[in-house]
Amino acid sequence: MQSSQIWESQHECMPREELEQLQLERLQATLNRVYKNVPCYRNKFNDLGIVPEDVASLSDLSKLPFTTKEDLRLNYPYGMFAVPLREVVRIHSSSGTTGKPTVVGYTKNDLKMWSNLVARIMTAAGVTHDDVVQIAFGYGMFTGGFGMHYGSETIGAAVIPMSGGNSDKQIMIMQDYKSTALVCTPSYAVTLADLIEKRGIDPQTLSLKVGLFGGEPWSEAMRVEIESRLMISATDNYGLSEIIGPGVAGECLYKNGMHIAEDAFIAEIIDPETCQVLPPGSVGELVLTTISKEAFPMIRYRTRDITTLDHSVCLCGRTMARMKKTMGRSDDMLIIKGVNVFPSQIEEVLVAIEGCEPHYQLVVDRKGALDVLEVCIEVRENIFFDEMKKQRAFLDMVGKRIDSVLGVGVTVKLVEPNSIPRHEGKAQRVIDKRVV
Ligand code: DLL
Repeated sequence: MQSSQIWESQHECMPREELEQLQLERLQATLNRVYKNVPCYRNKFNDLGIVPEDVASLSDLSKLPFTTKEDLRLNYPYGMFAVPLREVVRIHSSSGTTGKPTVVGYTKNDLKMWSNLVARIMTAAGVTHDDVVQIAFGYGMFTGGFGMHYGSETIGAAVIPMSGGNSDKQIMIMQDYKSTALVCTPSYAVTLADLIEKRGIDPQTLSLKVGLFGGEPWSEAMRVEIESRLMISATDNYGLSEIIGPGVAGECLYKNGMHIAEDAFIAEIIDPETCQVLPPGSVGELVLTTISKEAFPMIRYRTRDITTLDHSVCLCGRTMARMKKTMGRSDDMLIIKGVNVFPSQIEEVLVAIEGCEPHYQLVVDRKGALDVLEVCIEVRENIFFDEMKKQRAFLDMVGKRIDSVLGVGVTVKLVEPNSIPRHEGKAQRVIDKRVV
């Protein structure tokens, strides 16, 4: 391992027993600080008759109350900060779909720790100081741009802070500056791949080797598509502003789940309905507790992301638990005729069908008392302009395949090539017309 790479084996490969001891010590310190400094936590603990000293083992964590987005809204903007504002050196926010954004803060130590965690996931994904990293995440209040930027610098890579959008310029820079690593959302990687193809550029003439994609869910089929079209190795990484931003979890080159930085975060899986902690290996909602953050600690934050954890040691040697690609969010899950449907399940089907473009939108509506799901797909031009009969047979085949996976009938609709809006950041896959 080169010295510039951030491979902290003393933590990343720690035997579980030692890791749990470290987690407990850091948790106890965090609980003492939030109880003293954050009225919201103190009140919640007092309501349940709990004091930090009651947490004597990691299993006691389940006694503590959850923190939700609603708590953050009620304490907008700085009410959840555990340090005075003069110790905060950076502020980011996450834009919710409704109401005020969530404001998050970082001390100097937090920024150092964050850069280090991102550097770890970038190292795990194959980035070294020899790389030229093109960051096509938005810079600004979104944590994606700055988070990945500081992580790349920590490794010693050459960073191009391109930010999102301006796709023709992205490609020009990629060609001229010989970018070797691309960092953006997976949907934006597809948009760039489309444009590269449209401009008649042979991806083999580019210098790209690796892609780190995150910020939104994407399927295995989408990975295969991006890897072959851009001729790179693509890894997934996960994070959320409330916890730190990117750097919470990332895949190594075995691409078999995203290693969670368990020396900084404790992960639990709960049943989103009953809120009970589920046994290892269960599918449920990820709940995260930060144990080394100063400015904005989060205790049992409900992420709403549905996943499962694998605690077995990875072939790469890391002992940190791996979270599977998220299946969606508990609040994005569509219930169609009583069946739970995640957009990612539909994506898996579509991307595997020859002729389907990886651009789709799901439109949910209500006809009478019944929910209906329309899957709008873009297809290659030869199919779109094909004769009616062939088109109908194609739609029929797509509908049947989705039906067999979901167990619920959907309507499939062909839309004109390039008519589904392309996003520079996160894609909007679902339009729910039932919500007014
Ligand atoms: O998206 C942080 C981030 C930036 C992560 C860049 C990775 C790369 P938020 O804007 O607060 O933060 O959105 C967080 O996005 O709860 C998930 O629902 C979703 N999400 C993020 N990464 C992934 C991923 C950033 N790899 C929310 N797979 C999270 C699936 C993801 N969903």
